[in-house]
Amino acid sequence: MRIAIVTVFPEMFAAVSEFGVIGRAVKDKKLNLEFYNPRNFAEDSRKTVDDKPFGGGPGMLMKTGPLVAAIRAAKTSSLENSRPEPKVYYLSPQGKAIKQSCVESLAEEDDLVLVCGRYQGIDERVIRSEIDEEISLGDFVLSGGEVAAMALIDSLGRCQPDVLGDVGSLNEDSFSNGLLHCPEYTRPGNFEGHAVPEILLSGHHEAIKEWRQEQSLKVTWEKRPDLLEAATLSKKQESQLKKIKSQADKAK
Ligand code: 9D3
Repeated sequence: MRIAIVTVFPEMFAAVSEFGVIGRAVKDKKLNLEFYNPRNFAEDSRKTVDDKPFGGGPGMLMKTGPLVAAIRAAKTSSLENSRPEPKVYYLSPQGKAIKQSCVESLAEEDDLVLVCGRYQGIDERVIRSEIDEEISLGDFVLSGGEVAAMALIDSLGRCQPDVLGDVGSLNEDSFSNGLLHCPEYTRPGNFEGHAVPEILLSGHHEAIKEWRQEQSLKVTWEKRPDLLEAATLSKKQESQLKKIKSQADKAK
């Protein structure tokens, strides 16, 4: 997968390209990041990349000329390499908040362009003419699109074949089945007076599997009841959930 990133701060992306499993994927060229910096497309000797909003008001916008030139260069690079024109996504607080299912469909693309805004954002006409879709991470405020783009790249990267190895192929992540994962424990067997649930030391694989499925329902019910509303549960899970709820009632 190629991801072209339009940003005035390409150095920030070391956070994904140099660390962990995604850093490994970048080094192995399973994930190819290309950078297009509007500053390199600036029209004046001061390399200006910001401009004042018409109508006045606080803050600046990204300067239109250098931004558009950078976006077009990112698209042209695909055409030059005889690839179809990529979709262009603008990371924006006004976009649609993405979910795991959106990331999974985006990960099917083999080429995309991510535009990172700085300052107060970009000219509306640039959105109309250059952007296919606006995407957000959710309803909280960042100071620019880069951190959001990195989160998206990280998430896209781990969807690529052979990036996660064992752990990924099991596909037991939260959200893969619409539920949260069960609690996990590692050594020591007794941590500051708190013992690991006995069943995990029993060696009964079937019983452990059953316990984990039940715990998964329990934590989802406790922490994210909204996910349970959306999930389709099996008969087995419905009865497990009933048991969990009645045990919680008794504990009250
Ligand atoms: C259009 C909103 N602006 C009103 C004055 C303020 C503004 C807030 C945040 C302008 C730019 C930004 C920078 N944010 C992002 O670029 C961003 C973002 C976010 O803030 N929250 C969640 N997801 C994203 S994706 C990009």
